[in-house]
Amino acid sequence: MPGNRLTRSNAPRPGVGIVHLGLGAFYRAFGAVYVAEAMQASGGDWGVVGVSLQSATTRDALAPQDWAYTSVTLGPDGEQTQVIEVLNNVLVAPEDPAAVLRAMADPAVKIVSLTVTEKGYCHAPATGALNPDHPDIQHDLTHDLPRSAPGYIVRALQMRQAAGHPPFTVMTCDNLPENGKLVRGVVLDLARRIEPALADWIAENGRFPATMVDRITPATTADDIARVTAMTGYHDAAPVLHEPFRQWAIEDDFVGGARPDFGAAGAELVADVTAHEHMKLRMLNGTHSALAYLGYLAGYETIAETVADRDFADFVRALWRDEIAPTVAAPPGVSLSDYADALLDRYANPAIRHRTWQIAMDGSQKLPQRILGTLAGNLEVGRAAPGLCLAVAGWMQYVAGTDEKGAKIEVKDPLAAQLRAICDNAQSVADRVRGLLAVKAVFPPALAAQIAASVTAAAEQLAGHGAKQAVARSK
Ligand code: CS2
Repeated sequence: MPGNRLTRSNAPRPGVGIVHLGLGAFYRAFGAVYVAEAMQASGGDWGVVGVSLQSATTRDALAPQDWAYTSVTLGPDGEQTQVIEVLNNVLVAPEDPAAVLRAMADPAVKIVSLTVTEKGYCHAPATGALNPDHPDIQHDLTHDLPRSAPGYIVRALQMRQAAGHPPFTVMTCDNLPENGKLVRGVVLDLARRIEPALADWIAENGRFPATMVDRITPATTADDIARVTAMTGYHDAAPVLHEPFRQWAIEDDFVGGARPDFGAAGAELVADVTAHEHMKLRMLNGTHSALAYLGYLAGYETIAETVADRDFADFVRALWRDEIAPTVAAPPGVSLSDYADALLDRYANPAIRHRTWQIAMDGSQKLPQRILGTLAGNLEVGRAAPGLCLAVAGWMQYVAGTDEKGAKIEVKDPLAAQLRAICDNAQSVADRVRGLLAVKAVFPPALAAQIAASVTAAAEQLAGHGAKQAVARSK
């Protein structure tokens, strides 16, 4: 490793205007880049305090670099680097929850944004409502220093109300359906259980714009760090590597209108993001998950490797054309078939090593909005959706915990133990499908009954012939 380390420039540091919860690679490759470019174009004090809700890894990597890091755009024919300097500080919530609340309660902070992943909202995936039995919510109901993202938001808003400050805007950037409404719902529900008057104040004064976010950003690996050192000549302990494409549609609904000039950075500020969100969750994330489970089972390590297999590329094209696009009302001016073509090119980008295992994570929290809603949309009009049923069967085989060669799969999912127990107790493939379809946190019972036969048939294909054959035969 060369001796020189990435250092921050002498550029003046903006004041803090944003606290961001969930400082993973995605936010640093996406939201932070937009904020940096918005400030470059139009100024404003929109420096970011990043909060890691779990581990100290990112803070420890970024601290010696004074919170600067490299954003690397990986195109099919080369790369570009950009140093991002919007972070003013990084806090690790479990180490000092009070410091996080103080940062959020600071009246200079106008926005609290979130990328805490689907499970971070502590909701029931099948309904979108707060899960009051979630252990972190149980904790947060009775302690002033919270553990969950909704808990931090509610307690910080409580401090602001008590101090006579306006609320911050809560801007979710996670891939959830109607994500603004969802986070508003869980925050109000939790607040109401703590202090009804606080819930009323938030309901009246708070703002929860929905957003659609899109940039493929695999987790950074040790190899990536070495690669960035070779590219730049300095050592960056926490670079982010991502595709060139990016798209952000934001509902323009902020407390007092206070926000960075996101439009100057290329974001679309719209009145309603529903159309963008449906398109992205169903067309992109839905096929990402389908390819992740089936590709993993077929032995592929990355999405690019998976779609390099012609059977899988044909499978995903057919999914878009026959089962997904017909359920999506495209945003004005967008052609869904062009969108699908562009997606396949993005997936095929060989420079992006997006592991099927990474996308397969947390499937119980992802399936409803990515695949099950689309399945329901097909059933409503009497259209069969065999490819989506195969994707559900792929998830079921995956969470059983053994791959096609008999090797153990490391299944990461908040429901992993429950799902595994169902699979271990099942006497047959059909029995396993029955057991998993009965998990109400994931499958609404009416839908489960409607898809049981097709998912069982798909699961039997998968178990009998393996994922590659099942995908090839599904055409
Ligand atoms: C992926 C997403 O990990 C996953 O589940 O489907 O993170 C995906 O890469 C992004 O939503 C792309 O914008």
